[in-house]
Amino acid sequence: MTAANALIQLAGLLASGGVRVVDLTATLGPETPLLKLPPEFAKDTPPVKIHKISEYDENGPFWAWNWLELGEHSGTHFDVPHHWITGRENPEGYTDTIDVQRLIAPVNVLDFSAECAADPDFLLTIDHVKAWEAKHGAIRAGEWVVLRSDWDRFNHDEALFLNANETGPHTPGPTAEVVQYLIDKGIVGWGSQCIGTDAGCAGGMTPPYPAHNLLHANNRFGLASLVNLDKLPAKGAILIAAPLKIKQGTGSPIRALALVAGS
Ligand code: 23J
Ligand code: MN
Repeated sequence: MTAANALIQLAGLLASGGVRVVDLTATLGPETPLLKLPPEFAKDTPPVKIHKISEYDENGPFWAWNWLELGEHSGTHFDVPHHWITGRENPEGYTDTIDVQRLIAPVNVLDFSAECAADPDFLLTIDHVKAWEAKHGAIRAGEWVVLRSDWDRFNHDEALFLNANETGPHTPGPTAEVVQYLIDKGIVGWGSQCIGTDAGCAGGMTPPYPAHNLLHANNRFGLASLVNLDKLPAKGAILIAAPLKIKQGTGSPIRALALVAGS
């Protein structure tokens, strides 16, 4: 099949529902949970604000529009390499310079939701990924990898979502070793259903925040606060994730979408 024919066929399948679009995005608004860094890093991202300009009123009789006040790393969002010091020298590492050809790619959905429910500090290891690959097939270069923790069930409540106590945040994520293992496979990026790409305890890992450190050192991307991964197959879906083209931006909220074969 030629590429032109493939696109025509895809368009037909989208129109008929033979291919379905799954929304992997949480609603972005004042209630959106935001990262709370340890107190030594005093500056956090501020709450999302949606300011009304007009809504068919004296400020605009026929139109409604808002202006937004929000951090780049708010809600369902994209991390580009310049977000981390290890990616700072990468000219393709900003939201306006990344290679968009890489953003639409097959997604491997690693379902460890049962393990995460049993242990909020669950860490994904190389052995977990090898066992997953033995069952579902190899993770290949150019593909996305996302950890299905089903943490989106807490997205409505910041305290539940961050799950922090006096010993810090308790949310699942990857080990440094598994991040490097996936980078070596050539993945385009790594996604999480938690507040960030790293585990809650990742500040104490070596290196600190290994998903951020290693992914962005190697020109790979991060996705955070994804929802609805339980609606995706382990393999076979295509993930579409693209940040706003912010000038020299470090990330942005996204509308993350997946294409899946209809049933
Ligand atoms: C800044 C510092 C630490 C972290 C993060 C941001 C994120 O998770 C993020 O949203 O990129 S862990
Ligand atoms: Mn981020």
